Amino acid sequence: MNKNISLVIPTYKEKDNIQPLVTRLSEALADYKYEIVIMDDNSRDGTEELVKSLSEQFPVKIVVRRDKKGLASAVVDGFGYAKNDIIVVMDADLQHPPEVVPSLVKAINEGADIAIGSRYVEGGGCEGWSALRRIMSKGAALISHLFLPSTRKIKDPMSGFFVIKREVVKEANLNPSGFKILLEILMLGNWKSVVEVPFMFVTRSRGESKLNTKQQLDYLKHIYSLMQRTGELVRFIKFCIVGGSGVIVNLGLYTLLTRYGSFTPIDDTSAGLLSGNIAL
Ligand SMILES: Nc1nc2c(ncn2[C@@H]2O[C@H](COP(=O)(O)OP(=O)(O)OP(=O)(O)O)[C@@H](O)[C@H]2O)c(=O)[nH]1
Ligand SMILES: [Mg+2]
Repeated sequence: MNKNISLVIPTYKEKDNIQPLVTRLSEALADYKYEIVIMDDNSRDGTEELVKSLSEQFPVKIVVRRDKKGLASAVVDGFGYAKNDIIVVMDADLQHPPEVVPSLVKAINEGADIAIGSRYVEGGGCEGWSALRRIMSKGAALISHLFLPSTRKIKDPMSGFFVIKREVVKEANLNPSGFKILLEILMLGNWKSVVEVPFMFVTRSRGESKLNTKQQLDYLKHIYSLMQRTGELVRFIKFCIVGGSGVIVNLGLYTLLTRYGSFTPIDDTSAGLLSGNIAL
């Protein structure tokens, strides 16, 4: 059992969450040898000073990027600062309970390449979400399943709470925009097995959410960019051309048979089936 782990935690204006986060992690990971790498995007809210003072008592360090480049890119940069071969990624706002980290690490030690903290497997969920937020989140997962077929077997590819073996990202050319770093890793990382571990995504009690409409639009751009980079876009276009040409052939034959032939369809379905069979 490998108990050496690195936690990469992106932050932007999370000062009030840092101390409880570090304290709860130290309790949850009492049996582990761990380091916490805070990847901050120039919050200027006292996060930097606080982490530096906490580093006297806890294994925590901070990297401040003076240009704000976003959550997902902060995590990718964080992989470069992490020393251990098991890497945990989680939010700083305590919506990802530190107490779940050992179960995720256990799944890695039992052979998974990626262990995802999942809201959408049995036992998982989201606390206090409005109906709209639920629909948006499920809709985002559906878009991923639709346009990135290799994510279909994963119930929560949008989760920001996961653990990976370093080999998964070692050779991967990651260049994510927006918030969805896991999606980038699932599409471009080197992995064979994924395990989803349920957890309850709890309500934020301090600080403010940075998820806004821009992040949601960036998500669509990210999906498109992943489709381009993985060849999925070409496959999708081919699929549309083949499917579209089938429809055109079907409609053409249907028109010919009904208008110029003596064919009278029993109903629309049988006509469609007949012309489809002739086209094939
Ligand atoms: N480094 C960095 N971290 C960010 C940035 N935006 C957000 N974060 C951090 O990423 C984590 C998730 O951000 P949240 O705003 O909580 O987003 P969310 O959890 O998807 O949305 P909510 O459920 O509304 O909180 C938190 O730890 C944030 O501080 C950013 O631009 N750069
Ligand atoms: Mg949050």
